[in-house]
Amino acid sequence: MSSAGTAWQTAELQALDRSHYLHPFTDFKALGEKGTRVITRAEGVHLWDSDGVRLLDAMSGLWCVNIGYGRKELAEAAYRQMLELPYYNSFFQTAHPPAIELAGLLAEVTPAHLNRVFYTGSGSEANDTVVRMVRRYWDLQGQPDKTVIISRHNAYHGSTMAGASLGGMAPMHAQGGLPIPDIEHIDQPYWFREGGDLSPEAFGLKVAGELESRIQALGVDRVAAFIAEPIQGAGGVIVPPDSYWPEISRICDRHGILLVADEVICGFGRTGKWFGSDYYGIKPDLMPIAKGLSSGYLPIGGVMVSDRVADCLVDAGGEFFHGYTYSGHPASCAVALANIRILQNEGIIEQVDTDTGPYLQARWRELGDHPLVGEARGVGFLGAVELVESKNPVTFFSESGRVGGLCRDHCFANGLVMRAVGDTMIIAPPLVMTRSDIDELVEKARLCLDLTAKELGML
Ligand code: PXG
Repeated sequence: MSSAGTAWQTAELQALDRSHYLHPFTDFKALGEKGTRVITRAEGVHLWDSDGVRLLDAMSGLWCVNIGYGRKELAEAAYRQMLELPYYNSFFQTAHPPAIELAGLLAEVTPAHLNRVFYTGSGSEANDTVVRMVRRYWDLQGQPDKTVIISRHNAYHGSTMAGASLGGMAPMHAQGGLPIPDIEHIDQPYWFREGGDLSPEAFGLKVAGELESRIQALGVDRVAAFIAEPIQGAGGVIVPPDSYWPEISRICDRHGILLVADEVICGFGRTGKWFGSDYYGIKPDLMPIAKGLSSGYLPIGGVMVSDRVADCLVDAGGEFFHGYTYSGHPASCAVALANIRILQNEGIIEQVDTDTGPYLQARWRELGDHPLVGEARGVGFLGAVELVESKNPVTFFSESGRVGGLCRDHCFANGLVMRAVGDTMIIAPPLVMTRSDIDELVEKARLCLDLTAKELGML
């Protein structure tokens, strides 16, 4: 099919899709009635659909296309690797050059105390690996009862049984009897919605303090680890108050429990630093990665393992009965290598840190003056606006998600991909957006906020 496509081809694809394709996180019935939007090609920061309509992609696909679309170096790296060695495993004391070379490069770009990687195929598998590895670590330490992992409500850590259990998404837990045993959840640092009368700093300390109370309630001899995204992504780009991470780090250190920073979204430049852990000065014991690792060009994830944990696993000896067919897939590793070299050689992360990130944040915050917007926030190339019924005092819409959905539909109709999480509109653009792309993004976002407000009779 040609990249431009035709209306006829779109209808044909939609019919096939309706008959045979069950999409992730989708109301199958509603989508079948509406018809899926078929994306056929992309270049830079833009997508085209099967009717030839151009969209500015403010979500980097699904928070992953950090270097933007259309980079031939990645396609060529995959092509060369597939001709040379398309597949081999790393189970039985074997390996191949791209996986080995990538392990070395990851040790270089991640925080200094993280020097080993366990490869997976995705972020969810990375978090399953976290559960297995955390429990193996404490077992080897002679504390097999330390099995509980504490996470947070409204966290997202993936969709496998362990990933969804670590996550704090109530609707996911409700479908299938989750969480699995020994996963606990505390409150999230979501000041705008849950902070009440407290200042952000006081609220940050309060919710971090819940970690300590929970450790004490369960007994430190039971608690293995705490897991969190440096900035919650899928939960609605929830930027914690500055007081939060230092207090969490202090509590983990004080009780000797492992700290897991899920960098699946925050990693590889999203915050303007290589990792969210660099941005907040967090020293994680384990660090799940995926998405921006290959800029989404091929599936790959992993867990970066600190010297504290790795030395224990290595020194103890004995087999770790865990791994995936595609752990360290050669083509994915070759693509990740090419991706990281582009991030390094083109100074993309520094540019987000010092130029385009501050510019995006300044322009994004201008939306805070819009009558529909209760708060505009963000860090680096992450942003959110909270849609509210009234601003002073803040009141929220009664049926969460309805107004967010209206706004999202206006965005699509006006050539902008922005995601709605309930009534929070969020962005995570490709890190290569220029100042003029950012201007286009903010202008389109404002137009769509206006259209939404008009539809609600607020303008
Ligand atoms: N951890 C975090 C922090 C994530 O955001 C995963 C783990 C799981 O990764 P995989 O590769 O297994 O999907 C994620 C994934 C959304 C959305 O709606 C977000 C994700 C995935 C799908 C949808 O924002 N994040």
